[in-house]
Amino acid sequence: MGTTEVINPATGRVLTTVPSLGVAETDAAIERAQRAFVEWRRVAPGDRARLLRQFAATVDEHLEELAALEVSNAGHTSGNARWEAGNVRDVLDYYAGAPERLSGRQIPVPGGLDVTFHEPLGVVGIIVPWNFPMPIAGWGFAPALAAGNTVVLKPAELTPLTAIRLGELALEAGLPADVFQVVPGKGSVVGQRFVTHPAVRKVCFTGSTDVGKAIMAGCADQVKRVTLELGGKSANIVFADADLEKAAAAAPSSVFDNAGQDCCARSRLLVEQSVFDKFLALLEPAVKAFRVSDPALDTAEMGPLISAGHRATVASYLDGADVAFTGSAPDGDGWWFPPTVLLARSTGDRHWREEVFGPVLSVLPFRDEEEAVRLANDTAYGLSGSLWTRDLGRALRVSRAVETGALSVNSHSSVRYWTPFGGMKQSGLGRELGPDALLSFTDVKNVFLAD
Ligand code: TAP
Repeated sequence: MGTTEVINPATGRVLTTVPSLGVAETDAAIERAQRAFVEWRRVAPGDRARLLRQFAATVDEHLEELAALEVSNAGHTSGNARWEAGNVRDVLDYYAGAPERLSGRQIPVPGGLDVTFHEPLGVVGIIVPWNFPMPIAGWGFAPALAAGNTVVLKPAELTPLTAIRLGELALEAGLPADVFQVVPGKGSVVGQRFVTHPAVRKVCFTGSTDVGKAIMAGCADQVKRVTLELGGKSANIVFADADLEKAAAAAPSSVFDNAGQDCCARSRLLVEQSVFDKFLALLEPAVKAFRVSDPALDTAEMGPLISAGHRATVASYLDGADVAFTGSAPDGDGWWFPPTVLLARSTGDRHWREEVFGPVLSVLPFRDEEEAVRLANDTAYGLSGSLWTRDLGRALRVSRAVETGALSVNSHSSVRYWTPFGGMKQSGLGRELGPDALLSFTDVKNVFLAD
């Protein structure tokens, strides 16, 4: 077993060191989870519900501590980090309602009784990226546990601290040992073992599209279930009839929140030609006012990028690009980058086509509704997006025509734990949250009893 240094991205300094597990330790964790599954699936639904509610209450008691860990480990603002810890609590509470409601069906057939059961799968492996370590972990483990599965969870090497703490809190809350285990280590070692170990019956992966494709190919070998939440290049479409002031005030946080390290970032802004100049004039002061600072300050709206390497990648998108305007960022230690708005010369521009995963917004005008939809769909991704209009008919037409898994009208909201979240096209496979996610952690069994 090796170790990994965990860095504070706002200072570049080492916070602590955590274990980095090898294949043998990963196998041991998976096999413990396999043994724990035998008992966990037999826990009465009401008792499983109570344990999940207790887990939620324990997360709530440690909310400030979890948030502070995320501020220091991931550079998230305090406000965001509190929301993220609260989201884990809420998602646990929501799925605590599930064990007692996970009903099958009785189907009329001749010659007997036919019933279906939603059976748990077994051990579920969850692989989490560094950009939203807490919520993405919770969106996997809460429904998986509620449906009667056991879980092994691999946090990103860069951001393991909150996951490790959540593993401890689960035990404190009374979850039986080995039902929920956190297995820190490299993706190429621990994550890869989730893909190849036959006892892991489903892999939930959130991260880059290339790694997601490799995981899907690897899972095919054992016909292993897989949920993929991958990249995005979401469009924010502003029509001339919209409340332009409101749309411009909301646009910065829709792309610069979490320093743009958000798969749902509305990183392509499409503005109807007739109001293009007016809209950019409204957007500029909003971008310049976006507060980038020490994420621990309550006033911070954006913190640093996750690493020096990632900052260099983000900066490369500005090479030769037309910069419309930028906000500001602190100097000195830490991986800072200012909110930046680029004018796309064409849809071939690299910053227009590729996911930057940083605080960079690309802007392009469009002529009419048809062109707006065509431009929004001109991407391999399809995760999220927004449109701004006062015309209800247009809102419905464009919502149906844009190829994304989640869309909001006159809002930038993407995630609500009651509703399904996930991508179309190369943004993913399957859905998290809401009732859909619960069923994806089960297999339907059909039983026929002859009369
Ligand atoms: P990745 O490099 O894909 O890493 C994501 C996770 O996968 C990490 O835990 C990583 O482990 C692990 N991993 C890496 N290689 C692996 C392999 N061969 N087998 C199994 N696991 C492996 O992405 P990232 O750089 O962390 O995150 C940024 C990307 O994720 C962006 O493209 C973003 O859009 C996407 N993302 C999507 C969503 C949703 S909801 N669709 C949410 C967040 C992020 P280590 O890092 O420890 O090596």
